[in-house]
Amino acid sequence: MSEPSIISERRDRVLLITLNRPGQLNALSADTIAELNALLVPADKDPSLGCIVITGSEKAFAAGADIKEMQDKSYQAMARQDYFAEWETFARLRTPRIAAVNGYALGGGCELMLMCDFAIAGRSARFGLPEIKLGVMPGMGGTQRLPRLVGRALAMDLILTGRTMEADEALAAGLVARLVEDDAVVETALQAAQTIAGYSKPATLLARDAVNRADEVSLSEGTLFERRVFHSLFATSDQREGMTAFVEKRPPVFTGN
Ligand code: CO8
Repeated sequence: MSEPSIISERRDRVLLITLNRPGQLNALSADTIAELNALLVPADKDPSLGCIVITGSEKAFAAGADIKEMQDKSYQAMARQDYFAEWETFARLRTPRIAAVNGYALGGGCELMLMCDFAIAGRSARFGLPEIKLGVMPGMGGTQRLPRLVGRALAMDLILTGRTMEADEALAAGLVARLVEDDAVVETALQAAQTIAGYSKPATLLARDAVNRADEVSLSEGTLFERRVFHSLFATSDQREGMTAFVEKRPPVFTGN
């Protein structure tokens, strides 16, 4: 039997997923996304799961989609299989996700990072969408998500030149949320994940729904959506608990109800 493409470890209310194809710099294969979705689609419904951290190795978060798997495919096969459409299922998961990035996050690896809610990266991480150098282009959401995050000019620069971006530039551009020392990346991401998982799950789910809504609708529609979901949180006992705990000067105990 072949090695699994991912390894998962539950730590209290957080799920740590490590991409596990070190010999291929964690290149993302059809098996990788099948294994991720088989694990995460049911986990997404688990009320006790508060946050997911996805990481790779010291050398590579992921160096792209698996070029060797794609190299001989015909147009017909790609179109018939709707190759990699399963990543949309991953992107639509509702549980908050943090990418913990060391080394290369290139092509599909960078696009996987863009499907997470935010990234914490090491100072020697490297980012880019180099698909153009292979005679193709980004195909896992890079042309759509990258300009929304870093602006059109920088996205065009990265996509059309295929250049690699260093960590400092990625932080300044807003591609990653935090830079830390390489050996602190996973621990920092796990701490952030535990923080998120300690809050009311309805609140974290709806907060990310509201932020993501901004990509789809006008400002007035977006703020209306935000207000309506904000109102809906007053149907939760966690809202009562959070506000009562503040007034009583004690830490809140959220139950996800
Ligand atoms: N796919 C398959 N194998 C890979 C990949 C990859 N993306 N990246 C690295 N590997 C393999 C290498 O082939 C090598 O294997 P082997 O030892 O068997 O030859 C092993 O990993 C180690 O790699 P290198 O020897 O190249 O390591 P270096 O340290 O010299 O270089 C780099 C590291 C710079 C990261 C280099 O490996 C590289 O340039 N990799 C490819 C980066 C790239 O072009 N990524 C984009 C891929 S295309 C893509 O992501 C498309 C996404 C959209 C698809 C959606 C379809 C609908």
